[in-house]
Amino acid sequence: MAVGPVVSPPHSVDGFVKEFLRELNFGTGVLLSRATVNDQYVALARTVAHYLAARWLEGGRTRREAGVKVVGYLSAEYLLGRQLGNALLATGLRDIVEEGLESCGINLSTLRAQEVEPGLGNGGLGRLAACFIDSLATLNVPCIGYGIRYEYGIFRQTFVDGRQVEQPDAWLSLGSPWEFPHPEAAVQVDFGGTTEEYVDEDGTPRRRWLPSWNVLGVPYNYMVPGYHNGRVNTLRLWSAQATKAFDLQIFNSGDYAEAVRAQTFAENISKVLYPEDSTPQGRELRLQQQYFFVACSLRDFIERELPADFDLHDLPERIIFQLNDTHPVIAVPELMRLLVDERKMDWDEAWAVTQKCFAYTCHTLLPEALEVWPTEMLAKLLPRHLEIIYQINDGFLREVREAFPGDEMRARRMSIVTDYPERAVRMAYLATVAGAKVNGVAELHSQLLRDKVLPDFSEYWPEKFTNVTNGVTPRRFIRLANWNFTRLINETIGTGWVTDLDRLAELEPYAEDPEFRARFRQVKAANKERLAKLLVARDGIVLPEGHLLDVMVKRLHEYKRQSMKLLHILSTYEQIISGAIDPATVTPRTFVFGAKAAPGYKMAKETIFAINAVAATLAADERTNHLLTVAFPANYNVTLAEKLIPAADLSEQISLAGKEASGTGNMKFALNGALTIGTDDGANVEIRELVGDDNFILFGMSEPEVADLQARGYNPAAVYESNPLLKRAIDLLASGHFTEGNRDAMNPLVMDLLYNDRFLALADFQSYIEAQAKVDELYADPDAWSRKAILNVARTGFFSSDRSMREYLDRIWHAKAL
Ligand code: F58
Repeated sequence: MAVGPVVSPPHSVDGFVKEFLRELNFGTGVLLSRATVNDQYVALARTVAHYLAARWLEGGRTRREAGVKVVGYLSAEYLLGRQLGNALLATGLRDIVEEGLESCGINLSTLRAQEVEPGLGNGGLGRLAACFIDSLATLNVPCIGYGIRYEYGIFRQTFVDGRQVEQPDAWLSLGSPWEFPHPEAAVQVDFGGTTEEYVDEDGTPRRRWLPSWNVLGVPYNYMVPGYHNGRVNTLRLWSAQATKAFDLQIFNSGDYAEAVRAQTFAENISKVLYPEDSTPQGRELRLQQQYFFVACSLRDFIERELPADFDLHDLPERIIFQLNDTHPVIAVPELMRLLVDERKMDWDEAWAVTQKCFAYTCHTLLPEALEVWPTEMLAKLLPRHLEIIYQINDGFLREVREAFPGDEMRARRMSIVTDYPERAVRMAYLATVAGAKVNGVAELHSQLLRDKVLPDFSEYWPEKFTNVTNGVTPRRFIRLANWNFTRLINETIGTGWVTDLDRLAELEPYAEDPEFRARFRQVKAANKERLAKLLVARDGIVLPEGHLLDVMVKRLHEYKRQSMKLLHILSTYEQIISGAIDPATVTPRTFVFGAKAAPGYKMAKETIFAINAVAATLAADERTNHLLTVAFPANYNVTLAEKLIPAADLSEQISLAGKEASGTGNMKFALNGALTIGTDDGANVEIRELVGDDNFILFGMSEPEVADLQARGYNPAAVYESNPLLKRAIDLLASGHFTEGNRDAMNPLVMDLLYNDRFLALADFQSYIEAQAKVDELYADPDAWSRKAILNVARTGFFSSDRSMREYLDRIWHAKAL
């Protein structure tokens, strides 16, 4: 029976106001006259959510009835950003809502500012997942995003004496109006115990798992609305709960702590997002998280999304699970266990099904970031899965030995299980063996993945490897984040670009139009003003007017080289105060950093300290503070990115070539009319190819040059000795100038640069500052600069996540729009 939408969107302001007040009174339980801003925000969010929910329920039903293939995106992270603005955009309700609220004496922006963003991710990987599910909904493709509902997301960063201090991110403390919990649909997840052999009713010998403890996974559903198309997909995040809330007998005996021990233990699984995994206890919890969410998700899909009598041999026709990095790869043996142990499917048949149900995306090239699980830990937590992994590996190595007789070294290299430095399972190998496809996230990265990380595999299965260059959603990162620019684009080429970003190419002729360029500059100026207002209110940071805005925002990591950016600032400053350059010739610049360091990452934290110390000293130096400003607002997140990126003139993408898998910030900046200064790394390569050499400021070694230098032996101290500018910059940093005379304070960073410099910042320094000089020169001609900036916008429509999704759909998922 077809059930129509329960609530249809309001066509009138009055209709909306009625719904809103009803929600405020009966949902939130307050009168408008007594409602706090949060009450109003929650009531508004709920009202908007209800309009979406009608489409959501309807869409879910038609999808299940149609029996179409679904994309199951398995990701440990989703960095969603605020929901309200996006929901208003998707439904087209913004104007009605604004007017309706006004008639109640409420300002929409005030309510929007009330929302705490769900920071359920560390950086680009989590944000990419959010862009992808947005695009799939907009393309009308059925997708369920599966992940973890962390009670505490990425920590809230504060600075105390310039050093990062992490605060818990209690994003749920005021409730989340966007989630729909379903405790009745909780799924049990087992852990621990042993395995045994037994003979089933048919006399077949089988193995089974006898787990020793379990937890419940409670699904929390979130709506993922498409843009103006009525499609609403689901993001299903799992929260861990104890199977037994507490032991009443122990409680009555007075041991309250013991009585709730099981509960605390279980709930720890979804307590916090992992920013790192350096401690052994932390690592075990992380494995628990990973298994927890994929076990819930697989069971959920098979038992709740498919008909009860579904023949699981046909599973690949109904689902493709995309493995977002190695974090969900334990889903592979879990699916095998479900099919073989629980559904009694023949091993070979189950393996054939499994190999069609997964595809794997790799997001890194750093060897230390490729997950490896000690077999000892697996044996303790997931003994049956370990057996299954061994069996998969045996079968796979048999194949390899057949294909390459006598090449035992190759079989050892390719083994999913390694013995060195400890016996462990290489999750990237498992994903590659199980996955129908393996992809990197930019051309260069996919090439290096094939050539350097998985060369034996790409030789064995060349057709398995492919590239899909990342993309970003134009809805959030242009349309929502940059309304000033959106208006200009709409007036010039219409609104079609929001769902067809290639149409930005129609802006190209306007790069030659002086009036359009002037308007483009007005947009930048307005965005800078908006940012300045925000930073004063948010951080007490004052942005000077009329400066080139030079922005570097991303996770703090040595390979990204925030310290090299700092050396450029130091060098410019040093040259001014030493009289080496005439201040009148310096382009006034404000450098903005936004970055969180993983709590246990020492050198990253030292870099934060150094940036803050330099920022403070420069702010106080009358000789230079009208020319050079460093701003480091704490707690960089999606919400701040939406204000920062549209204001930027210059985008810093300066990773060591070969280390940044793709980058997605680079795309957001280019699409918002910033020029990139960057290395030939990740998606920078493709950005430069598209915008043209004249419109991209390239510097630094190429990946082969890096490899070559490393092979020859790199000595940073020698570079320091031979480059006077560099030497003076580092000496100044080490001198105590930025730390009230305390020379020790900068020592860890200085020593590391001089004697380690793993990511060759000193080697690229000269090339970097020369490129920065070119930036100054270009910026001196506003017309020429804006021409280049406009061409960046017009030529980067390729980097829409809609395009990325189409590529995944065509080449990897073989799924279709409804
Ligand atoms: C990022 N990875 C890549 N990892 O660094 C970036 O080049 C790429 O554009 C992006 O993925 C999307 O493909 C990334 O963000 C993490 O955040 C790790 C997650 C696990 C814990 C350590 C950080």
